[in-house]
Amino acid sequence: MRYPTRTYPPFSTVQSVPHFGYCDEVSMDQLVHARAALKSAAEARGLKFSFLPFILKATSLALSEFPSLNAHVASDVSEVVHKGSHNIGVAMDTPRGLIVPNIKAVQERSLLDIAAELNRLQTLASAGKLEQADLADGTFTLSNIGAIGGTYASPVLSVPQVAIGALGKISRVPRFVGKTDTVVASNIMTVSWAADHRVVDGATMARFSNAWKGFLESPVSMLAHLR
Ligand code: CO6
Repeated sequence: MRYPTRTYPPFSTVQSVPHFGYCDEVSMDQLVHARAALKSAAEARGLKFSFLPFILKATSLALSEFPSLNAHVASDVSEVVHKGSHNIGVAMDTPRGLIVPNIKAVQERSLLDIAAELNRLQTLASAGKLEQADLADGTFTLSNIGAIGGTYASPVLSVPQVAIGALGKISRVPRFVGKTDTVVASNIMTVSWAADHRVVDGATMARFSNAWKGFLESPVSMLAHLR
């Protein structure tokens, strides 16, 4: 299959959207343990289990608190539609270039289910066999550029979506423990959000990011949202 060069309007259109960036860092220490604990269960089902299933679930939980970020905006800003389903796009680096399939209804999926869908999409993307349905109807996007490297980035909005996040490389760096003077090694991941400033304000993005970060820094807190 030949992919279109871009799955969203030309950059001139995208760049004409007034957007802002918001960055933070996240301690992944507890998530490193949580992933290690679940990895063998996933592998027993034939699944690769990276950090992304947790990150996607945390994103969906945070979007449930801030539905205005899971939205499409009309090009003339006459309408903003909050989407019910969290169809979260994942930017994938493939031999054919960048492609952004999305995982449908992340809010209804378990971690293993998300991992299975991610594996399926990654396999199809690498083989150039994604279907249009896998590329259509995304409502929010994540770009795990940190799988390759880097810290902060300036991700480009996937209009008509109103927000996107780029994840940095998880790095072992020194950090203070709470308000003490004790310094320990910590697994830190950076995140760089971008949002359409015509319909999203910085405070909403900051609160969303805080909620997302809370789920990742304390993965057990996600259990409270199990149905
Ligand atoms: N930090 C450290 N280690 C990582 C990270 C980060 N952020 N992400 C993945 N990994 C590890 C992962 O845990 C695996 O480790 P092991 O299980 O111990 O082997 C390993 O790296 C490989 O992970 P993999 O990439 O296979 O799986 P993952 O589910 O994390 O990611 C993917 C899948 C398809 C998103 C990814 O492979 C990929 O293609 N990433 C690049 C996306 C890209 O090109 N984005 C750029 C879009 S343009 O955003 C843009 C603003 C600009 C820069």
